[in-house]
Amino acid sequence: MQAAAVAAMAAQILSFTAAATAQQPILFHSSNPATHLSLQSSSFHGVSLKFPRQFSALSTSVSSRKPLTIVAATKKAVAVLKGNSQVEGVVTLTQDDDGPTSVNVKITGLTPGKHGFHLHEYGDTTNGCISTGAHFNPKGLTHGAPEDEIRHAGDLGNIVANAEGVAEATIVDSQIPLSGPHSVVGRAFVVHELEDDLGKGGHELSLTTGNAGGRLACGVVGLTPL
Ligand SMILES: [Cu+2]
Ligand SMILES: [Zn+2]
Repeated sequence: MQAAAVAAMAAQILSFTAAATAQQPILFHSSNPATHLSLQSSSFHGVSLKFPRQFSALSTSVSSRKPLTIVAATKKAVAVLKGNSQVEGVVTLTQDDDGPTSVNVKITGLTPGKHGFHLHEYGDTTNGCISTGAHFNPKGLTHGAPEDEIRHAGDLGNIVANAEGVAEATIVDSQIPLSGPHSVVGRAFVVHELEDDLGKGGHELSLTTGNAGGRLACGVVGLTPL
C-alpha cells in the first residue's frame, strides 16, 4: 500500500478517536452496563483527552469521581443586543477552562445612569426581548446582587451609562459558564430601562426582577472563534 494511503487511514482513525473521546461524561444504565451504554455529549469541550481504562473501572459511579480528562480550552461567545429603541450593544464573553467568565459590555443609546443587566433564560426573541423569559435561574433562588450568595445565575447587577448614554463594563462572574449543564450559550442578555434594585428595593418585583422595568435591548449568546 502507498505510504500516503496509510497516512490517510491513520488520520481517519485518529479523527474518529478524537470524536469519540470528546464526548463526556459517559453514563451507564444500572441494569446492564455492557449493552446500555449511553453517551451524553456536552455542549463544548475543546480538546479532551481520555486515557484508556478498564471497562470495569468505568462502570463504577462516575458522579463520585472526576473522569480522567484534560480539558484545555478557552471558550468565547458573543451577543449582539438590539431592541425597539435606539439602544444597542455588543457583549463578549470569554472563559478559560472551568474558570470564571469575563463579560465585556459596550452598550450605547441609554439614558445616563444605572440599568439592570441580566442573562435571561431563553435565546428566543420571536416576541422581542419578552420571549427571553425570566432571569437565568438554574438553582431556583430569588433575585439578588451579583455578589450575593442568594441570586439568580443571570443576575449581573447594573451597568452605568455615562452622559453620552454609553455603558462600558467588564464583569467577571462564576455562574455563567460557556459549557456544561449551566452553560449560558443560547440564552440571552437583556439591558433594562431602570436600575436593578438587587432584590433590596422592597417592591413586589424586587425579588424576581429587581424592578428593573422594561427591556430595552437583548441579544442571544452564541459561540464565536477565539
Ligand atoms: Cu433582565
Ligand atoms: Zn434575577
